[in-house]
Amino acid sequence: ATLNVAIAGATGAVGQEFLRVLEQRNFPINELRLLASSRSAGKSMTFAGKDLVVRDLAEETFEGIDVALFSAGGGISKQFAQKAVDAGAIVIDNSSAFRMTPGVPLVVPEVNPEAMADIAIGSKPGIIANPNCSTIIALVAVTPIHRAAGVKRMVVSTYQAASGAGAAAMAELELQTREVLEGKPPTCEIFDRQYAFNVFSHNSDIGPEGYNTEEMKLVRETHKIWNQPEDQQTAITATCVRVPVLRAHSEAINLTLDKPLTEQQALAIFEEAPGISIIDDRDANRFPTPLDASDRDDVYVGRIRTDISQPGNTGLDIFICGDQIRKGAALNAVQIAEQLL
Ligand code: A2P
Ligand code: 11C
Repeated sequence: ATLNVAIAGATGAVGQEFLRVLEQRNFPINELRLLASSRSAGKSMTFAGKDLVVRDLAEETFEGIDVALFSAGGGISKQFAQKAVDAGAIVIDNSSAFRMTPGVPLVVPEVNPEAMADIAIGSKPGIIANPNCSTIIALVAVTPIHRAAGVKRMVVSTYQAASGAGAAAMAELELQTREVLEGKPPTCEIFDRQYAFNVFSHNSDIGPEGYNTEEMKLVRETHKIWNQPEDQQTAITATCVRVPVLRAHSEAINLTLDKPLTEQQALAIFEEAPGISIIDDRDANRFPTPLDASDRDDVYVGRIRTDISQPGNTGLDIFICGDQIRKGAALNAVQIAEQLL
């Protein structure tokens, strides 16, 4: 069977990647409907050698759509996702709008595909939430370790790319880099400060605990995806930082385990786990970099080592990189759709 698929936010960084991923993976498409703001309506985009015209999301009925991939921001999802569901579609939403809503599955296909058992193409429409990119990338790597040895505590430090803030942020990083090299003052529209040749705390709001929203997403989304009862939750803390990289996030992750695990055992677990490639060559000092992960599907794992500050192999350190636009967003959503097929 082929499906009618809509992309809301088709012109954005993630939206454009949806087109590439659907084409590369030969997703069985009958009709592909591209939706964006009225600013983009009438523009054309290419899919599988054909030109498709972008339509105004505000005027869309979603009639006949089986799967709607949303990536136009949380406000747009809140405004239009239910309309798509009412028209019979399954919405896979890349925004944070519904992630923590009880009853809405929050899914990483390698981790918890069972969470969407109550949704089916054609008969049981509904919303499925795509987790935050930093959460997806972390959990692809950490879940196999969690299953083998139980993660009691997780400390995450992120090095996040421009793409997480959208296509305009990527363009601004490139522009600023040129401007700084030419001795001109950098254009600061998206982040309100110099990004090129700089590093700064993630640009999301800081809550009363002193954590920014991105950090709290890592905490809360992980608890939901791992389906942990409140009294048995893994202790998680995070520091999220923006680095001048275009499209892949990196994360240094420190784990405290319930059961001891040697480096060799951890390596063997990563080798077996789905969605992971290992770059871990100590002699050559070769470990994952965001450039290794860019335009790739897998999460790259390296620096796999026992944490010497914890007793008896109960601590593990890793460094991981994953393409924010692909596995952190578009690819994960398309893999969710594939699971439903
Ligand atoms: P448009 O290009 O027409 O503004 P990014 O995450 O890269 O910033 O992309 C955001 C996506 O969300 C774009 O496709 C953008 O379309 C879309 N979008 C933004 N605002 C609206 C809106 N009011 N209605 C529909 N789509 C929107
Ligand atoms: C970033 N993860 O890299 C963020 C942006 O919850 O989907 C995406 C926010 C989200 O900046």
